[in-house]
Amino acid sequence: PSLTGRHDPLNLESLLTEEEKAIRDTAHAYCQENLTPRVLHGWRTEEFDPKVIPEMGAVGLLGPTIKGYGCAGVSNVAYGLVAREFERVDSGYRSTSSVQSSLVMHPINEFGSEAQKEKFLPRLARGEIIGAFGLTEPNHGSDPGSMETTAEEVDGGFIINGSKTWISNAPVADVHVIWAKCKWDNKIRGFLVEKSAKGLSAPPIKHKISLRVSLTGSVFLDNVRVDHDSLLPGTKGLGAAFSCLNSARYGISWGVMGALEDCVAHAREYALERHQFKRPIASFQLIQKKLAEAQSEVAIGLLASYQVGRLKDQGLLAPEMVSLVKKNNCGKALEHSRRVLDILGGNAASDEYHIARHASNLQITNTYEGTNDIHALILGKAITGIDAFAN
Ligand code: TGC
Ligand code: FAD
Repeated sequence: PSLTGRHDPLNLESLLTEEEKAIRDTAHAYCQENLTPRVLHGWRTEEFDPKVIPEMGAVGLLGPTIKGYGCAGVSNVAYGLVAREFERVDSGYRSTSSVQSSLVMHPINEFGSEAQKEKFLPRLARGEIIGAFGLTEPNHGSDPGSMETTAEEVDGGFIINGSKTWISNAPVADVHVIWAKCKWDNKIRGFLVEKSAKGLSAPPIKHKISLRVSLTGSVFLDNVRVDHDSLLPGTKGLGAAFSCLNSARYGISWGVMGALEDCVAHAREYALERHQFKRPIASFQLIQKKLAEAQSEVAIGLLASYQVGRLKDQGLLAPEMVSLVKKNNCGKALEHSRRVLDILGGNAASDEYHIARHASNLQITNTYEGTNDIHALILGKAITGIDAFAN
C-alpha cells in the first residue's frame, strides 16, 4: 500500500528528511519484494530462512545507526522506519533484525573494545554472522536482576554457567551476548560467547504460536570457558543491558505500528469487496468505526515514536519515554489488530488473510522487551516516585 494519503493521515512524511525517506523506501521495496512472498511458507513451516540476514545486510539495514565499521550511520528515526517496514510484513522479521542491530551490534559498539568492534561489527553489518542476546532465564524474565547465570574469573579467562530461555536467533547465532552475574563483585556483565565455545548449546524452541518466522531457542552454558577478551569491558551492572533494551524497545514501538497498518490495509480491502445484505460491509458504520479507530492509533503512535526518535538523536532521551511508546504502541497494536480481525468473519481463521498472523505475533511483542504491565510500573515509578519493584 501507498505510504501517503489516507495511509498517513497526520502527514508523518512531511517530518522526514530526504535521507530517511530514501532508507524507508529501500526497506519497503526489499521487504515487499523479498519477504512478503516468503512469509506464509515461513509461518506454516516454522523454517527460519538463513538467507534473510545477509540480504538485510546487503541493503544496509543491519546496525544502521552505528557510525563506521561498515554501518550506514543513519538517524534513529530512519532505524524506526526500517523496523516499521520489516514488521509490516511480519514481527518475526523485525525481531530477527532488531536483535542483530539493537541487542548485539549496539552493545559491542557501545561497550566493546576496539578489537571486539573490528572483529564483529563489519561481519554482523553484512549479515555474514548472526548474533543473539541472552538475558532472560527460565526462572527470571521480568526480573533479570535476580539471574542465576554466573561468571567466575579463572586463569586466562572466565567460566560461565547457567541457562537462558526464549532467546531470539539463538539456534543459528554465531555470537551470543550472554549476561552473567560475576562472582567476584556480584555485578552483571556482558560476555561475547562464540558458537564454537565448548559447553554451549542452543536448541530451538519449536511449535510456537507466535513469531513463527523468527527462530527462538534456549541457551545452555555448562562450564563454558572464554578468554578475558570476551568480556564487554564497558559493562558493569544491569544498566548496560537496559541500554540495549532502550534501543530495541524503541524500534519495536515503530515496528508494531507497521503490523497494525498492514492489518488495517487488509481489513479495508476485504470490507470493500465483501458484500452482505446487498451492500459492501465497508458501508456499515460499525465496520467503519473499527477501521477509523485502528487507523487513528497508527497515526498517533507513529508520531509519538517519531518524537522519541528525534529526542534520541539529540541525546535528550529518558528511558521512560521509550517505555511510554513501547507500552502504548504494542498495546494498541494488539487490541486493534484483534478488533479489525472481526471484519474478516470466518476468514479470520485463515492465514491467507494475514491479520490473524499479525495478531498472534502482537501478543508476544506486547510481552517481550518488558511486558505491558512492567512498562506501566516503570511509568508509574516516574509519576509517583515510588518503585513498585523494590523489596
Ligand atoms: P533497577 O534497580 O531499576 O535498575 C538497575 C540498573 O539499571 C539502570 N536502568 C536503566 N539504565 C538504562 N536504561 C534503562 N531503561 C534502565 N532501567 C534501569 C538503573 O539506573 C540501575 O542502574 P545502577 O547503576 O543504579 O545499577 O532494576 P530492577 O532490577 O529493579 O528492574 C526493573 C525492571 C523490572 C523495570 C527491569 O528489570 C525490566 O525492565 N524488566 C523487563 C525485562 C526485559 O525487558 N527483558 C527483555 C529481555 S530481551 C528481549 O525480550 C528480546 S526480544 C527481542 C526481539 O526478538 O525482538
Ligand atoms: P514473567 O516475568 O514470569 O511474567 C509473567 C506475568 O507476570 C506477566 O504478565 C508480567 O507482566 C507479570 N509480572 C511480573 N512481575 C510483575 C510485577 N512486579 N508486577 C506486576 N506484574 C508482574 N529474552 C531475551 O533475553 N532475549 C531474547 O532474544 C528474547 N526473545 C524472545 C522471543 C520470544 C518469541 C519470546 C516469547 C520471548 C523472548 N524473550 C527474550 C523473553 C522475554 O523478554 C520475556 O518473556 C519477558 O521479559 C517476560 O518474562 P517471562 O516470560 O519470564 O514472564
